[in-house]
Amino acid sequence: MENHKINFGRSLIVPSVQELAKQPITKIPHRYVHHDDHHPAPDDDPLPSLPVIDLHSLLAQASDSCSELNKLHTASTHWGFFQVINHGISESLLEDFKREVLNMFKLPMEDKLKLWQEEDNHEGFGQLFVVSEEQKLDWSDMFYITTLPHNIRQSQLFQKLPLILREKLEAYSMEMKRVAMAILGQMGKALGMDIEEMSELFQDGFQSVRMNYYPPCPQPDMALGFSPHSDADALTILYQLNDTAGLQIRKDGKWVTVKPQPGALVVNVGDIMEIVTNGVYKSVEHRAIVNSNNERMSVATFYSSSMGTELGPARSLVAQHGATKFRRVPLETYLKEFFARKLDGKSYLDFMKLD
Ligand SMILES: O=C(O)CCC(=O)C(=O)O
Repeated sequence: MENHKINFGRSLIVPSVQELAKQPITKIPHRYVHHDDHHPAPDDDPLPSLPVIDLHSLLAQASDSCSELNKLHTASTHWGFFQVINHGISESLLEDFKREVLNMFKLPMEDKLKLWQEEDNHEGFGQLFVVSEEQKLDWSDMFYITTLPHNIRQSQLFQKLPLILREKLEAYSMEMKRVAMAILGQMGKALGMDIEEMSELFQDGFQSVRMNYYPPCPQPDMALGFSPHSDADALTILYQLNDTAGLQIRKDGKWVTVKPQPGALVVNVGDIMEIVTNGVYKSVEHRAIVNSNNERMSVATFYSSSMGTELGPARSLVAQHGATKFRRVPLETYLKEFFARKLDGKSYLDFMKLD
């Protein structure tokens, strides 16, 4: 396959929050203070009923008994978020991958620096979407890498990863693609989308992985682990590596906490899916909060349509759902513009809307 590395963007280089949090500080530096609304502690307002989808039943279902498919459609329409159980990923792979991610964040700083972002490219350790020196920063470090398709990877970054992590990441990425494609296929079925259009859009999709580390924070009410945003991709699969809560979604105007459920993956609809479905499925704003006692870790895998495709409402759906609500742009342009901005709620999707 021809090698066609793509530089999707850059982000200003910022200090490691994991290192900062090791200092005996009682106040966080000004740049990490977000002056916005009150941030509820994780137990303030837990969300008991994020819909749970059994992927095995969903795929096994005969077309005349479609309760799991209805559940998926309702969850994607009304919540934009759900949990997936019986996803078929082996426990040993999940455990091995988790161990390697934990180990990577434990590497000494001198080793991490070899994997740090470079000025002209945002892949590696650091923070994404930092576009100015004045911008508020999140209370977290992350490692971001493009994983699929293989020919657009930054292969020199991959080669610098510890060998076992690289192997586990490779296997994990393939499993994430399998699960994402299975869910997208079922969404297409529930929406009545043309199967060929669906497969052309997604079969060779763009995938990237973001590993998040949120250290304990001395002033958790004033900081954010991850600023409010919706995801630019089609579908995100979140693997919460420990049982510390922190993910919050905006539901009916309120921030509510998603409790990690052992064995379940949290899936959310991204902006691409809102665009492709012409607004039938909604991407939902979410954020991560931090706490003073426990670290938290998660891995988000982003699956988007294929490079080389044009992004816009699916032609087979526009006929059913009235006028086109979003602009049409090449996927590469869409992603590059997304990464060039400060993350700000759903503002990028608003930009994609037609008046
Ligand atoms: O860590 C979390 O719970 C949220 C992560 C997230 O939103 C992301 O990586 O895009």
